[in-house]
Amino acid sequence: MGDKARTQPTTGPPGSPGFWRSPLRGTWFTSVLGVVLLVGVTLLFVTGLLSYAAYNPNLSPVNDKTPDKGLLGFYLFSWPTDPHWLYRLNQGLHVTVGIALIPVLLGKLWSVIPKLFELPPVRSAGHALERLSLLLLVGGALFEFATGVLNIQLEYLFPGSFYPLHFYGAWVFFGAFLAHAALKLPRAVRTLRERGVREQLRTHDKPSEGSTMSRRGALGLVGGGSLLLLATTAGQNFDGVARRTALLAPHGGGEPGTGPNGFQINKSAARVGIRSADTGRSWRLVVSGRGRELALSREDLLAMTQHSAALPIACVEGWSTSDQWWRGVRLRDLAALVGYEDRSTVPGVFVDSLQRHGSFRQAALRDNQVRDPRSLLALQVNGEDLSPDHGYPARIIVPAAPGVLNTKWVARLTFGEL
Ligand SMILES: Nc1nc2c(c(=O)[nH]1)N[C@H]1C(S)=C(S)[C@@H](COP(=O)(O)O)O[C@H]1N2
Ligand SMILES: [Mo]
Repeated sequence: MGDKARTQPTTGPPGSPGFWRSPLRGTWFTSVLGVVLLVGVTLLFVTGLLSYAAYNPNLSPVNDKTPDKGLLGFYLFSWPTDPHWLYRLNQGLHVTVGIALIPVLLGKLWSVIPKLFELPPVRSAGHALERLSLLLLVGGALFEFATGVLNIQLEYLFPGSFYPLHFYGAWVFFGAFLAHAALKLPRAVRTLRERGVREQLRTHDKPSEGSTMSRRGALGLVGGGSLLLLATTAGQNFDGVARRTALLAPHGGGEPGTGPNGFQINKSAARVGIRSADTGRSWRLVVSGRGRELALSREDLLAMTQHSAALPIACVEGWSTSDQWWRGVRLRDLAALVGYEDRSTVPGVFVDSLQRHGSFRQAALRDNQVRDPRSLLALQVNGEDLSPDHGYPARIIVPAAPGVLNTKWVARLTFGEL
């Protein structure tokens, strides 16, 4: 169907040429949005796969309850601890770009909607295959964007199972997306060569017959929507005034408090049922390793050599803090207490929180994360004791790791091969 057919002022059922009249639904509009999505969705796919690797999903079965990704897990690798802002950047891009692409995705779907009602529905075997791939493409796109948004807005609507859902969905979606791009890109490039974006936007085209908006207006609506989302989301990756602009962010609208502990909190102590009786003088950290087990009080930990590290909290939800000054005991020093004196043999660690219910009360860290001199069991932050909400009496902090691995209210560290 060319542009002309759709400008006919006839109406009829959705299958007839006159029904979808807007001339904006032409190849040009579809091509512009398609090219933006090609770049944007590829970035989402790459940062998404990296984000999944960062989460140590194959340290089974703690971090991900369905760790065996089979062939799709082929790329999983030991997430590095350098640079220390790596996850912050990766996840900030993933979530911010994902949100800003929503209007582009919707505009693109709107521009090709007549295809849904094409008659006859199936013309040949090849056509049937093409339509099936479009089903995976559109279904996959809606599924990935919907699960992503629900996860950040409703704080893990699918706790635990979000990861495999979003992960498998990503492979289905991206597979269909690549096939689609390979088929359509040549035509889109040709269209944009013939009718360049700038030139099309410079022409003050009036809304043509049967349409309520000009081509320029339509692109403005999509672009403006994207910019608005970008402007009300991006701030969640920065402190102070910037965070107050993050109106759409789940933890948006500013910092939770002032002072050394006044930075973003994922879940408060009260929300996950941490009672002050459990974190008082009777609290002990149980550390176990090569057949040895110790119970340390907070005083015992404070008597050990204290180290500092400036590290951010960067949540999978896409918000992050700038570097905070954490102070406490090195994880590798704790490993040395239970039989791993030789630094090159320090293994991974399994971390248990004293939190009894809910997600993220356990995490597994890899040997490279435990060995890093900046990886701490933190007792203080920014020169003050940790607040209850930031994990008093002790929490994990690891460079470049997703926030979810920085377990708060730690009760037990089990060093060993994971
Ligand atoms: N025990 C426990 N530790 C936890 C969590 C939790 O819910 N329970 N949330 C994790 C997540 S998802 C993040 S992003 C960080 C947030 O740390 P903060 O609240 O100090 O900013 O803590 C992590 N540690
Ligand atoms: Mo998080």
